[in-house]
Amino acid sequence: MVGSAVLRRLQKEGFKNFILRSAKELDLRVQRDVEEFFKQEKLDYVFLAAAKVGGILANNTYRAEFLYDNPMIQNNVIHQSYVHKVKKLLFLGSSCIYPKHAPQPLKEEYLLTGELEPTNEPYAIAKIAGIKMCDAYRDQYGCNFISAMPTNLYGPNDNYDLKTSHVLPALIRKFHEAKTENKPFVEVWGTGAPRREFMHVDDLADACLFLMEKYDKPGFVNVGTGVDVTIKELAEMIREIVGYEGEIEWDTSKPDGTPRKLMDVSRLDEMGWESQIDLKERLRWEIEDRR
Ligand code: GFB
Repeated sequence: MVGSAVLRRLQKEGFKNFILRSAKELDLRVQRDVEEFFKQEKLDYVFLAAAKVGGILANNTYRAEFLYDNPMIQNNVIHQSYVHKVKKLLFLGSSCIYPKHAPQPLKEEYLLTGELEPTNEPYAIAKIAGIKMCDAYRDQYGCNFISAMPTNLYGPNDNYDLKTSHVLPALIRKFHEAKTENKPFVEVWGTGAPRREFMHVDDLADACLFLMEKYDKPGFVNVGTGVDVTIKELAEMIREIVGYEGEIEWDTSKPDGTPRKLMDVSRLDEMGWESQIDLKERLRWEIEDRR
């Protein structure tokens, strides 16, 4: 989802010289294959969006895979970018790197100030390691490697599998199916109380290009909209857009996860970038597009 959005954004800007590999063509977890790839191709700029990702249930179920695949991918790509003198690399993380009970909105300096949310601890640890690796390669080798931490994303090429997806595509699918099949209720996980900030992936892609052109510092930058909603509000918004008239039932046997994850976006704001895509407006557009 993120990689293809970055590609669309760069193409729109007129860039042409892309070196692309699908996950099938190049398994970034395999050190020798990544080494060979970097040896054969001359990469100048790397957008490191590749990762094993998923929603709350996938994170909690495939804990070993999240903690094996992600560090393997990022270690191989970051290290080979150093060896082959890549001019600049952008590493992408996630807002789950912050402590579960960090003050809100989340400022970049809250990293490593408290316990992580248990359901996504393996993923968060992998992403924190990626940030620290970029910083360590900058310190020791002088590499221009930067990191961006996006909030929860949605948009084209999202995963709609109900067991592994994030909440937003899951709810679009559930309400659609319930409407088509005339189901009396839709089951939504947790209590509905957690708050999340949702950003369209095209907004993130725009921020990635902005940071690639303008940001050259250690640490990382939050990327978000600065606005959050409760899961209940999100569910009601999607129900209304889809036009489903049945009930919502809360499955409290499923975890809520982090109570709130709202990014403080003032660092990016001060640099002159802000999110352009409104959640409700774009959801209406995306959902009507699927009809
Ligand atoms: O999007 P989501 O899976 O991820 O869940 P997180 C957000 C909230 O929506 C949780 C609730 O409180 C879920 O319990 N929810 C309600 C649902 N119904 C559903 C449903 O049908 N499917 C899903 N998936 N959730 C992930 C992390 O956390 O966010 C990752 O696990 C990553 O590490 C990613 O950081 C951005 O926001 O809780």
